[in-house]
Parts: sequence; C-alpha cells; structure tokens
Amino acid sequence: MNLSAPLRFAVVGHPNEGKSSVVSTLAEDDTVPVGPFPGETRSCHVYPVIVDGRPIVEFIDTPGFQNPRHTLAWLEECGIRDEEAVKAFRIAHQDLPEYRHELELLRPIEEGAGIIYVVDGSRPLHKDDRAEMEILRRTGRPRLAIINFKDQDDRYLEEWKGAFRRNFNSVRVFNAHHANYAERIALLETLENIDQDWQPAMEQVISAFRRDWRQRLARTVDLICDLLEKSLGHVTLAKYDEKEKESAEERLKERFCRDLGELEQTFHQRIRRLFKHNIFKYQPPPNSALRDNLFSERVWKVLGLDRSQLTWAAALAGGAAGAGLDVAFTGISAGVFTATGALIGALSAYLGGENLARVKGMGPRLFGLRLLPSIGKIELKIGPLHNLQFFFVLIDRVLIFFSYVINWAHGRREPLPEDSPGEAREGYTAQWSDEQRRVAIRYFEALRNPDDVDRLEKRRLEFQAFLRHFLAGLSGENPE
Ligand SMILES: Nc1nc2c(ncn2[C@@H]2O[C@H](COP(=O)(O)OP(=O)(O)OP(=O)(O)O)[C@@H](O)[C@H]2O)c(=O)[nH]1
Ligand SMILES: [Mg+2]
Repeated sequence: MNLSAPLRFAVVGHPNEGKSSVVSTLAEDDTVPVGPFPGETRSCHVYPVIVDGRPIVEFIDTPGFQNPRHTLAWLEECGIRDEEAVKAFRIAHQDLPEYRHELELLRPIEEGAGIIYVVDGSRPLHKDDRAEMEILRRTGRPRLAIINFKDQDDRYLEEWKGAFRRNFNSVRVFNAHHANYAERIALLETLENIDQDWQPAMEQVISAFRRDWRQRLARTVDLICDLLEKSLGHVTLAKYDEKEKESAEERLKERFCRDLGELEQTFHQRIRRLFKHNIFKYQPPPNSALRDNLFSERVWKVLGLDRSQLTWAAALAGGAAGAGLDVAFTGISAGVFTATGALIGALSAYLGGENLARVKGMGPRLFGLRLLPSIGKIELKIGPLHNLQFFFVLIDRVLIFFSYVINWAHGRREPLPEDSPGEAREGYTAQWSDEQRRVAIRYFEALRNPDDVDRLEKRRLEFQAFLRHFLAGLSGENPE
C-alpha cells in the first residue's frame, strides 16, 4: 500500500461542538485554533500527523454546518442520486454565502476523505443534528461518529447512540480534553474497521503511531538519565573576594540550587517539545509536589523513599556495611537544603529517633575552598550531590511531570482552575518493587564511579530498559 498519499479524515459537525479540539488532540497539534464561540473555524485546514518526516494520516478541520435543514431539503427535492446530489448541491449553491460552510465542509468529503462526525453528547439531539447526519449519510463516505462530552452530563448518551446506529458505521466516545495516547490508538483502530479498503493503510498508520510513541519513550528515558547524571554530578564553582568569605557560602548554595532547578527546567522543555506541546504552560494543581522547588521540605516528604525503604536502599548502594546513611544523605549535613528550605525537619522524620549527628560529617566533602592569593580571591566549590534520596526525588519529579504531559490533551487550552481537585500524587518510586528499585540503585551506585565506564554503561542500560517498560505502562502502551 502506497502511503505517499495519506488517508484523510474530515472532522465535521455542528458549530462549537469541539471539532477543532478533536483535530488538535488527534493530530497532537496545539496550533489548531479553538475558541469558545461558534464560528471559530471558517475554512478547511489540513493537519497531518508526521512520522519519520512523512505525513501518515491527515485530519481536516472544517467549519460547522450553517444551514443543514435547508441543505437536506434541497438534496431530498432535487431528484438526483445521493452522491451525485451532493455534487449538484455544490454547483447550485456556489455563490450563496448562507451555504458557504456547507460547501466548504463537503469539499474534502467529495474529494474522498472519510468522515468523523463530532457531537457534544452532553446536550439533547436537535432537528439540525438529524439533518446533518442524513446529509453525511447521503455522501456515501465511511463515517465514524464521535461523542465528545463538553460537560459531565451523559443523560442523552443513549439517545445519541440510537441516532448514530442508523447513520454511522461506528460510534465512539472520545473526549477532546482528556483523550490520551491509548485512546487515540483505540480511535484509529475503530477507523481501521469501518471500511475494508482502509484496513491495509490504517494498519500501517497504527503501527507507525506505535513506533513513534516507543521512540518518544526511548528518548524520554535518555533525557531522564541525562538529567539524573547531570544533577548528581553537578558542581558549582565561584570566585569571591576574600572579604566576602562570610556570605560566599550561602550565595554559592543558592546558586547551586538554582543551577539544579535550571537543569530540571531544561528537561521539562525537552519533554514538552518531544510530546509536541508548544503552548502548554501547565500549572500543576495546588497540592502538586511540582509546585515547590526541588529542595523544599514538602517535596522531600512526599517523594522519594520512606525511611525503611531508604535504609534498605542505602545499605544496598553503600556496599560495605556502615556506609549506607552516608550515601543516602551526603550533602545534607553540608547545609545545601537549609539554604532553600528547612529540609532538616523532613530528614529527622525519615530518621525517626536516630541521631542526625550520625549523618553529619560522613561522606565526601561537598564543599571545596581554595585560596588564590595572587588575585586576592577565594574559590568555592560545591557538589557533586551524590545523594540517594535526591536521586529518587528527582526520578519521582520527572515521572510526575511526564505523566502530566502525556495526559494533557492538545485540544485542551484552558489551565486547570486553581481550586481543581488534586491531580497530584505521591511519588512512584516508593511503589516500585524491591527488584525494580534495586535496578535503580545499581545505576546510582555506578554513577559514583563514572570512570568505570563499562560498569556504568551496563547498569545504565539495565535501568533504561526497566524505565522504558515503566513509562510504557504509565502511558497505556503495550511495552512488548
Ligand atoms: N470542557 C470541555 N470543553 C470542550 C471540549 N471540547 C471542546 N470544548 C470547548 O468548546 C469550545 C468549542 O470548541 P472548538 O473545538 O473550537 O469547537 P468547534 O466545533 O471547532 O467550533 P467551531 O469551529 O466554532 O465550529 C471551546 O471553548 C473548547 O475549549 C471538551 O471535551 N470538554
Ligand atoms: Mg473549529
């Protein structure tokens, strides 16, 4: 099957029902104009889905029906056969502005596009809807109806389904604001089955979608490892006048924390781009752990591992007995966290009754100080913060962000209301099995000795394989 001419689907329906939002979500294109008032879309526009540089399927956004009952009346009275009648209608109404939208939306259908008819299932059916369905039936093209609920109200669902059964090859509920990857694939599978002629091409489209998604997950895993390695190995260096020595340490800590925050921001931008979110400025819900900065006390309370998990993990990562807590808390005693938030409280909670002093002074020095007498300056160094809990907190934050991004449909434009119930969840890593966590810890441990390139490479690969599987599960993709 030649895919150089991609399959086309015209997304049609009544004004303001969510057609453009559906196109936007299906094509993962947030440049599709969506608006609160009817008449936002006035002419057809083609939105391709590009995989490996090639359009594999195209969705056509169209204006809403303007005059469906008169259009149907003309078609019924013209005495011409169904498909021919649609053509005759076009010719007869070419210069009439009151039929401009009908002419525009019927054009791609006449040219061979399949039909995706969108309705807002939260309202009752009107005469106009019945007329629109009948017009579309008369085009003779394969048709799928999509019920897009703009409100929660599903009172009219059965009524809609009944009407669709008579006029459409298939019906699906598909929410333009909430549909995720798995639902997009399910919709494509429905399209595959409504016309036998489409099956070979749709099969290729679906497998290209799946391949593309797997590539994106693999890229996400690379970006996560890049962030982890950069963050854990980060060193901030600065020169200060000797007389500034008192304040220099605090300023350097702040810079260090800011640097790590910037690494995280860069990661967010890359993930957004990978998942084609150009305008997405997602503000996490108020109780989300992403609202606070990386080193805030709350973040360290809700993310990462709990005390017993951490003790176990630290012993595993530390290798020799006794080195465990050192690995888990390196850097904390050096006060990095107290610079930005009172982490010590959270840390005490982890340690329960244990003496914080046991942690203090253990582990490699986080600060370095060098005198440069020739230029009258001191050079201060902070990092790397090779801290096990930090490692798990970072992983949790990237997974939470990833989960928000992949579940944010491109058709959805309004930010979440400030009083929206929490989508926030606690971290994922505390839910991992011992074996899963062990794979992560082995990678963490290898990162402490980056000079052992072979070991690091091996453990990174193990961790990446696990993470790819985990991300696939989060996104509803069958990882096999
Ligand atoms: N809550 C909610 N609102 C939606 C949904 N789909 C669309 N809307 C909103 O409904 C309004 C119209 O959406 P559009 O996608 O522009 O509708 P359209 O059918 O393309 O409209 P026209 O181009 O004017 O015919 C916008 O304010 C959307 O944000 C949905 O699933 N849920
Ligand atoms: Mg529109």
